[in-house]
Amino acid sequence: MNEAQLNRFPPGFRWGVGTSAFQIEGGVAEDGRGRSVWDTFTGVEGKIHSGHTADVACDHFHRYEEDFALIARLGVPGYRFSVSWPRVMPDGRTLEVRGLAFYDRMVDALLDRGISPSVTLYHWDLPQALEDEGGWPARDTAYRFADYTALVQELLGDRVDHWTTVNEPFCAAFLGYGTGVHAPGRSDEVLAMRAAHHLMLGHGLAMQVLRAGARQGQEFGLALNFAPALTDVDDARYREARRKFDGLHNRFFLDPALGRGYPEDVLADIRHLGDWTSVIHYGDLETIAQPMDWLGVNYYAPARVIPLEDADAVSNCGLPGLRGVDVTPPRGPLTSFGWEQTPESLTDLLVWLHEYTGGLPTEVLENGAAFEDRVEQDGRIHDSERERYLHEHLHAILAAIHSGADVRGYVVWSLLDNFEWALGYTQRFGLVRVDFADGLRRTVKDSARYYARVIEKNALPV
Ligand code: IFM
Repeated sequence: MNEAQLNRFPPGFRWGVGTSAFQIEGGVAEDGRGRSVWDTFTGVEGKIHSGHTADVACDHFHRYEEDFALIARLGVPGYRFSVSWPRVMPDGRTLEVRGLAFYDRMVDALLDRGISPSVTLYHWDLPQALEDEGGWPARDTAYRFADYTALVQELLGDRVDHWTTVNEPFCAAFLGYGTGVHAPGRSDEVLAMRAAHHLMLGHGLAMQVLRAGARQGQEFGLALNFAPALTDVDDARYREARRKFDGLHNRFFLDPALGRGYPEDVLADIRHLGDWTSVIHYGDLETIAQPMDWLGVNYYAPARVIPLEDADAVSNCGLPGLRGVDVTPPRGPLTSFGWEQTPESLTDLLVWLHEYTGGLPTEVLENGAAFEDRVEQDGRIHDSERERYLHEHLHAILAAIHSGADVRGYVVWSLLDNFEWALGYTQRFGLVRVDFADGLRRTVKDSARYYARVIEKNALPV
């Protein structure tokens, strides 16, 4: 193969840009939308950087046509977005027709422009009413999620082919109920584990619902955020630290989705948390084990881990029940978020997943970087760091494909600068700048033009 061929992506490779409802929509009081846990959390003093809220966010609710015109102009063929559960079911149970109609219009507007919609059903905005009844630590929430899935599929299923059940259950469970840095801000290791199981159960139930109502050509999967564990030393203690971190961060969510149940070694590591496993009912693991058409891989950065002298010492990893392992500071160059840029970890991850899953196709459903962009005198944003980040990670994907991994798509996080959860508007991940101080004006960044060129050629520039 010559260099140009080596830089080509497989025919039919799916290119896209992604967002999530809470991070961009705004319009929080429009058309009967209910409150989500994030609406509540952003109102709690000290939880969000500078007290930012997402009440307006990018005002995508009113500007989606303009945003889709941008996607079309860039020639990006796919758009991954999430549906807001409380917009569609304000109390988590009852349909609000006007809320669902918004997504109906959105899907039509995308298709009119030749953009293929990809729906994520859960990207963290649990209806507050369901949180008041116990939230994800309560089993019933998983069943309510299945009902909501059925409703969304009924309306959008005739036009949407690509569906993700849950985006990053790790974050919803461990950050929402464990460390408490995300909504609903509860901080209890046992609750976090219960929430994790019910999110996985919700995934399985939603997969069953989607499959039952599926038409030809539809594909369903789950999106997990992976943090590959790296160590400098390769002795038994360091290998053990890697195993522990990787077990709870990555395999804990992956294994049950693959039909292997929760990893025994992880259950043993966190045995001291007590009887949280009583939430795993007979038959749950079979429900979670629904065959997926692909695995969604969200990748940003690896974690550098070290073993602690005291194997029982509480860890700084933010993983419920993890003991005897710490994460050490990331190595530069860092993004503005403080994440390191290690594209080779993405290659290793995709190749490992190919082997570990027995060849299940993967799609990279989130990858991207936040940098402190500047608008230059010419009015443009020459975000060469983001361009380089994207280039290197796309290169990493090609390397994985050449090593045999069946990677079928790539979605940049994110289309727009948006509300980055606890960090508010301080982290700019967009290919398109949103000027939060100037009427939410959109400006296409250089990285977006770079991405457009890659998509046009289905290849990296040689
Ligand atoms: O913005 C988030 C997204 O909502 C989930 N994945 C990680 C992104 C960057 O932090």
